[in-house]
Amino acid sequence: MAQKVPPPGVGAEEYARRRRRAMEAIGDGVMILAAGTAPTYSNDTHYRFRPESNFFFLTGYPEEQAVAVLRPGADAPYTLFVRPRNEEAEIWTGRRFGPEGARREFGADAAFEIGELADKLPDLLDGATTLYYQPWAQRSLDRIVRGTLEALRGKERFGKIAADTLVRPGALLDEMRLIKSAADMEVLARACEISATGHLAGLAACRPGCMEFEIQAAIEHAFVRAGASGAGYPSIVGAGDSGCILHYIENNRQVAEGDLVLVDAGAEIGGFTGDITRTYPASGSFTAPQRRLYEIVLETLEQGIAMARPGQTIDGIHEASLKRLSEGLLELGLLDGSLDEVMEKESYKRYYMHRTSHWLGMDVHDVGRYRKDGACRPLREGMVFTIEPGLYVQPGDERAPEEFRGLAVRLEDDVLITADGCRNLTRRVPVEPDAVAALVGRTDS
Ligand SMILES: [Mn+2]
Repeated sequence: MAQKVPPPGVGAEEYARRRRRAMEAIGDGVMILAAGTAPTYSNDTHYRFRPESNFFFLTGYPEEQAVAVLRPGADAPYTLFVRPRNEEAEIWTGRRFGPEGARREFGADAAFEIGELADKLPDLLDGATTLYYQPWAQRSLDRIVRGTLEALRGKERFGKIAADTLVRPGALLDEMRLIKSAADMEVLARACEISATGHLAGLAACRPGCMEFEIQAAIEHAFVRAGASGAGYPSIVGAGDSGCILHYIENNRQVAEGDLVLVDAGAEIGGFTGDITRTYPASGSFTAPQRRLYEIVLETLEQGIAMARPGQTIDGIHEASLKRLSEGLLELGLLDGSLDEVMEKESYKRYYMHRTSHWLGMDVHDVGRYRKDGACRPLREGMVFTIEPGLYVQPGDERAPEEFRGLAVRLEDDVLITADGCRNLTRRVPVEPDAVAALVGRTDS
């Protein structure tokens, strides 16, 4: 049988570099990370497996039921426990790397079958006073870890040492994941590129009378065709007032003439995901109220991108977005009173109820603290986040002028903070209303 190859990603050298950094932070502690197992969605049919992000960040190992142990200074500082090779099982469920592949392709200093974990773990944990481990995720692993710690503690008079402190691995890894390396950026930019390709396909597939899921299918087809593992999160394709539902994923209604179609979709590759939202005019042109709403959201997006640079904050961009959206809502007669009153009473929340940004990386809502020392932390080079203002006028909102009811617009780009500003990773999908409208239903490109 042909040899199994690692999935696309940052490459073995970068995984090794990440492990070296993690080892430095672990010091005389020990870290245990688990890939997890694929849950089933029907009887014995499994969801597509995707390893837990911290495990994947340090190993790149794509198979389920694997466990990594990092113990700086040990004879084998990086040990992988993986599913064994098994000729019969592999005929049914696919090729496996096995311990030999774990050493050969993934740089493990030592690798064993997962069944040996309970036997090997005492030596790997002995002497480490801090254990970096996330309990409660996998009960079978919790039992082994707890049993190991208890056994070590029981032998302390024989010189064994069990950890006193249990720390969440994210306490070390979140910051490493938040500030992207050059290799991270290359893969994340690729995820954003493929996400853009998907949206261009989605725009081409959009026409009055089509079903929302046809647009979803065109987008996800483009993702997979470009080598992505799929969508990084469930694609949102909401026509008409479905766009007012922030996480609408049923995608089962028909697109009507004159609808706006709100599409939020991103591709995942190498463990990183893009996150793009565009709002397509189904008939290839915006009505006047649609365009007015759209332009306010677009100005807010562009303002946020112009602000994104080192030293600025996520809160700063959010506050400025709230202001710009509120001004627009007042101009359109969707709100009344003064800007100060609107800001004070937060009455914009009727039309804009979410935050403007989130970190982006291996998780679509990526890890990393937003606040530090009681304040929103300043942006710095290597951070990647979304800017995604929107306006949603619920169809039953009788306080809103009728022409706006049921309209929803959200626009979202992904930006990387550079030394002196930011790089927009997703602008290959146009955002100017006429440029977007021109791509709707165009099958020649
Ligand atoms: Mn987002």
